Amino acid sequence: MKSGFVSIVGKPNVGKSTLLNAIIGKKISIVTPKSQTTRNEITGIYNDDESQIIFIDTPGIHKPHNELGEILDKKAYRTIRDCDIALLVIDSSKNFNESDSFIFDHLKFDCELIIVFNKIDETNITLINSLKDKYLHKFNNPKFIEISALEKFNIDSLISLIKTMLPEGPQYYELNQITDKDLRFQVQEIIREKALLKLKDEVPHGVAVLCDDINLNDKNLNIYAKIIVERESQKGIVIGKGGKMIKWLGTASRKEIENLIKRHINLELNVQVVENWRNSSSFLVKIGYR
Ligand SMILES: Nc1nc2c(ncn2[C@@H]2O[C@H](COP(=O)(O)OP(=O)(O)OP(=O)(O)O)[C@@H](O)[C@H]2O)c(=O)[nH]1
Ligand SMILES: [Mg+2]
Repeated sequence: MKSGFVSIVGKPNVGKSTLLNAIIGKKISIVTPKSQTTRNEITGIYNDDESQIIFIDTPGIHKPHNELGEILDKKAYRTIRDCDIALLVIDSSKNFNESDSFIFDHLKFDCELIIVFNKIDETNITLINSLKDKYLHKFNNPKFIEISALEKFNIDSLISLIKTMLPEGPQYYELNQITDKDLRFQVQEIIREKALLKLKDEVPHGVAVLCDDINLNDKNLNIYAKIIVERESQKGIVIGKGGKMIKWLGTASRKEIENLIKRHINLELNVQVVENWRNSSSFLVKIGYR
């Protein structure tokens, strides 16, 4: 069989996680309109009769402004070193700009490279051609493909292209396993997604979620989690007037977790301040980002 590891890299917000979910056909990685949604390497395992392809979604590469940002970039760079194929995802609805130059200067691919022009539902042929011209001259013999991860357009062609490039190899994972992440991680991510979607300005970027406990008591599945913020003033925003915001976050998260595991749960959410946690090495280890 054909098998191997394919990393999904690119700038924040270009649609990497949407692509992973479209390939696997399930929501494995959270998606929001905000940049720097993904903070971990997230594995999604694709199986068919002739292949097993292990995709690794990564945090968007950007100019880091804090310790968390540096760690996120390193994770993306690491996956490029360890894979058979890298998918460099580009938002084809946007002109080439300064942040693309940053990617150009920092990315070196030793593996095979496919440049994936995403969001073609939102662009035009002139823009795509000018982007292709830039990337053709920068990287050594890359393959190009145009897709819409959102509309699931051309995903099959992308899989076929990957298969032609992968070596013969073993089956690395059980056929029924679609991700490497456990329920605790998924709970944390679902809650963080709701916070990213609902909170405004800088607050969401300073949010982390820690799931303290998942236990079965009197046939009830109880989940206890904390939303971590960086400052006391943000605590009030997350709780909201009369507790309205945290109630919304709790209900929306609970419904999605219930849908994921197909059973009723009790979810208890609290808010805790950890000053400037994005620059705290020990907290970054505790939260699993390091
Ligand atoms: N129009 C359009 N929007 C898309 C497409 N793919 C993704 N998006 C949207 O782009 C936004 C970002 O998507 P994500 O999948 O979270 O992007 P990402 O690259 O994983 O972002 P980070 O995790 O922050 O690095 C979301 O609002 C998606 O719905 C696409 O093919 N077309
Ligand atoms: Mg992402």
